[in-house]
Amino acid sequence: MLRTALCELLDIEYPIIQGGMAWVSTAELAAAVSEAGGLGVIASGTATPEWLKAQLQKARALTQKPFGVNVMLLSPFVNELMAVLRDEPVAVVTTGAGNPGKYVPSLREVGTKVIPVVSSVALAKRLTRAGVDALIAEGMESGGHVGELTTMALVPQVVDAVDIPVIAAGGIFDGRGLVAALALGAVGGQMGTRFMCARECTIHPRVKELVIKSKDRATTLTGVTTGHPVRALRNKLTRKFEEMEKNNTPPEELDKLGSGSLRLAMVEGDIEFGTVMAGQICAMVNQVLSARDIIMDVVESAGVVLERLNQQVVKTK
Ligand code: TUI
Repeated sequence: MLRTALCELLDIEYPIIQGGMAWVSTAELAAAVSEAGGLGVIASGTATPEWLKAQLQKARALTQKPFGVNVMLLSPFVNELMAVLRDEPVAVVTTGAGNPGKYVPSLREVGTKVIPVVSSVALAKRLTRAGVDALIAEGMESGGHVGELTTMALVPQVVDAVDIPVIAAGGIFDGRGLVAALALGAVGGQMGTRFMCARECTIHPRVKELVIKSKDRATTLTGVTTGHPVRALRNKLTRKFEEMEKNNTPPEELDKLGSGSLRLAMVEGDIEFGTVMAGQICAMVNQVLSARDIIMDVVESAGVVLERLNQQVVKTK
């Protein structure tokens, strides 16, 4: 048993949310995570509204449990995606890479819980005023598009700044990370990178292999000069980015280099010229497990950590 306020809020068994990762978080993965007692999330990324509709149908065929959809706010289809989510409401919408404020009332009207991902205190406060249900505070340990603060620094600052539940993201792998998140004041944790190597995750097997082989310093940040920093596993593409950024290549040209590269990695399996977004915790991912085994490992190890902490406190009294 590991229940928090997040379990009540979302009607789930364990306080674990699966990260909404474009081209990674498909209906198969989301349904498996929800079936296992966490909150599965389908990521719409830059995909079309038709793709999202098909994914919703697939997920509903695979699970009766609540699941969520992540909307990446830089998507060219953001308005159409939001329209789909008003017509076919889901339990939860998480958002990334922007301010979802103007979409909050219409999503809440159809009974959807809105949980934006934030990387700063300022946006956390603004969105709390906009009436969101909870926030995911994501540290720069995470994969993909990230902010500047680490999970350790960001989470307690967001927790103190708002009066709604906060979920921590960035660097969570097992019960140690989840209990650390709770210690910082969060009501749960979101995990992305670990779920990349879930058995039910449909990404190319070469990407899973690369994550499993990765070590502590395997990731790097690209796009710092364009204002869109992205964490990904080092490869030929990130080295090309580094070289171009050193040579002061204009941001538009750098964005061009990145466009389409995430799909190339995750779907086509091009791990040299694609963008293999992954978080710093990648080194701890050493095997492919079912979503259920991942969640049970996190929950059971959290129990062990809580027991150990309790013992330590008693001994030093
Ligand atoms: O969104 C993510 N991670 C992502 S999105 C993505 S696709 C993409 N690829 C290249 C460039 C840009 C996007 C890959 N990974 N995580 C959640 C997250 N959101 N992290 C940081 C933010 C964020 C940043 C700025 C949220 C809001 C924001 O606000 C700007 C504003 O309008 O105030």
